[in-house]
Amino acid sequence: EELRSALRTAVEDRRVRLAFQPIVELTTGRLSGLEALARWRHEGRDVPPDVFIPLAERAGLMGALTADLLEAACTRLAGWSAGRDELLTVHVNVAPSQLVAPGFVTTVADLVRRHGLRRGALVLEITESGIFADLDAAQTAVVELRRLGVGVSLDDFGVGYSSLAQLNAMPLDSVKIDRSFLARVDSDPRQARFLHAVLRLAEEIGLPVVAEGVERPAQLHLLRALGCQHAQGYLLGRPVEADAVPPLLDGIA
Ligand code: G
Ligand code: G
Ligand code: MN
Ligand code: NA
Repeated sequence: EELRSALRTAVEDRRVRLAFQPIVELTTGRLSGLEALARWRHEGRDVPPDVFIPLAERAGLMGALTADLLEAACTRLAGWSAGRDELLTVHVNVAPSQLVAPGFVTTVADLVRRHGLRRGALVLEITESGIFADLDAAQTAVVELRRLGVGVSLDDFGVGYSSLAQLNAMPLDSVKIDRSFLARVDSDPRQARFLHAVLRLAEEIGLPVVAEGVERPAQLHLLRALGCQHAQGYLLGRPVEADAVPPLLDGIA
């Protein structure tokens, strides 16, 4: 169809861009990292990633798109990190198909080396569906990525296929709690208790948490009170283009 060939051209011309959303450390209120989010403008309008990512998948464009976005993200990360002592992380979303694609780990190893990335600076966000589609292959990839010093975070935690036993077997660096768990925590005590339980579970298995979708101060206060380490959301910062990131880093040593 028409949108598909437009996307193919956009990927070939490297016109799919990245926006970056702040990830904040809750104890200090400081920016600790950024999530890279793909953006595609077509005929004067933003096509949502929920539309063009599946389209890229169906069109066989995910490999090329992922390689391009990883390169762009690492170039920015290396530039923003230069001359800073404190670790800055950039999170990049990786589609399930790519995590286990042949050559993926080698591509990432090459990126880390060429950009001189520090251990833990690049974090790949994978979804539960990615893990459980091919558990053995996913586990192997995750182990190899972590050996390279690349972090692996489980995205959309809690809404997918979560099998706690399998989660426990996967060597992750963090989990991102899906924003649906935060949506009503400030108005519904049951939701707040549920969030508390999810945070306790993550703590029990030794996984740092990034809470997603923080939009209101009451949600932020609750997360702090419950000891959640990191958060992300419109209250803390909207996704911005790369050129708008440096001022956000000024608070970092
Ligand atoms: O950017 P937005 O908030 O609209 O993201 C919507 C969805 O698209 C999220 O689930 C996000 O993880 C996904 N997404 C955004 N950028 C990328 C990307 O570069 N690669 C993949 N695979 N998914 C992405
Ligand atoms: O699935 P993933 O976590 O990668 O999705 C990230 C998506 O969430 C992006 O599309 C981003 O724009 C969106 N997002 C980020 N912060 C908020 C927020 O506070 N509220 C809502 N509704 N969406 C958010
Ligand atoms: Mn994500
Ligand atoms: Na998420």
